[in-house]
Amino acid sequence: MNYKVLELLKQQDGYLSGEELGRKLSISRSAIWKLIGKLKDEGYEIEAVTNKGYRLLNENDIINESEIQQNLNTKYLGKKICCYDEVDSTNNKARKLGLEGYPQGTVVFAKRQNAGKGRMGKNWNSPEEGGIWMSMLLTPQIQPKEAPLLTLTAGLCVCKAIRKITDLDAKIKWPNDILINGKKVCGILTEMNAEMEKINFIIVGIGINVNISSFPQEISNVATSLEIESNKKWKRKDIIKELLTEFETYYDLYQIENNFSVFLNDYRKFCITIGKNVHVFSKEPFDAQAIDVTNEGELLVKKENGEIVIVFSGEVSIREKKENL
Ligand code: BT5
Repeated sequence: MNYKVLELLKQQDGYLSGEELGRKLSISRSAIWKLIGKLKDEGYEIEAVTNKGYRLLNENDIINESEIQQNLNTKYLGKKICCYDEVDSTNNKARKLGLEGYPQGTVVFAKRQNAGKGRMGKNWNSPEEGGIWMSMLLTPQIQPKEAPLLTLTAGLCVCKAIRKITDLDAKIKWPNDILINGKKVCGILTEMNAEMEKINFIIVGIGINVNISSFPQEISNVATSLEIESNKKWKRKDIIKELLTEFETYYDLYQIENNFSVFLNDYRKFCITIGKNVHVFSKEPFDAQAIDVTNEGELLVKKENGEIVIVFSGEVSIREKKENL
């Protein structure tokens, strides 16, 4: 109900009296007053003037169900949104919801994570409110071995959303780091709940550093944010809506048309790894040149002895003259 009050305040040019609001929503003026209090607690700035009523002054940078769903033109992605102040990890929360039977397209957001996860047990720094820490719950009709393509898709969609909203030169480092000026602005962690050949659900977790002005020392040389790169704060909901819309489009192409080629052509356009000299961290690490991304989303590399090798997943660093990305 508080979001209905919000909608009416957004539509109003100027003040809206408690009486008018109460009449439109068929509730008392004191109930309106309480709902206004809830909105203020969420961070909305609402002015109250005697004999005039309420006026929305500033929407700030708030993520909630109402803000995300307003003008969101997806069919199922984001139709169910769960927002939390603090969780250990949005992926863990989404997994619990998946086990409880929440539908495909449910998206979990948290203001802060106190145990954000990277890949292979690594940590994802996300104690601050300025980031997008989110997880999408999906039940795709694909083989478990095709799941990495969804991670790559999420990377491409983040890259495109950042480019569209901020105009910053975001690029993909295979498989799914998003970099701006060589530093990481986004990481993706996909987790699967599957039995043998059947996927029960997949959680695609996405962390984007948006309105964050500094990082702890241990990651300050590798991490960046949209704010640092542009000297500007952004409305996170704009990026989220763009990302959800893009992702649903590609996802449907797979589900309905089994078509990965549109995605791969787009992915290659933004992937900085292709053509670069790389170091592959496998059991027996080696140097090679990245040639292409295969139709299955793996990295094709050429070793120094000319041998062509497929890299399935894991750590690949780009060897530049000055730095290792
Ligand atoms: C990733 O792992 O990049 C996956 C990150 C996924 C985070 C999202 S947030 C929402 C959802 N819930 C979760 O719990 N996780 C997902 P990886 O490629 O392993 O990179 C981890 C490395 O990135 C760390 O070892 C640090 O070096 C670096 N790092 C940590 N926090 C960072 C940050 N905020 N920005 C940039 N780099 C960071």
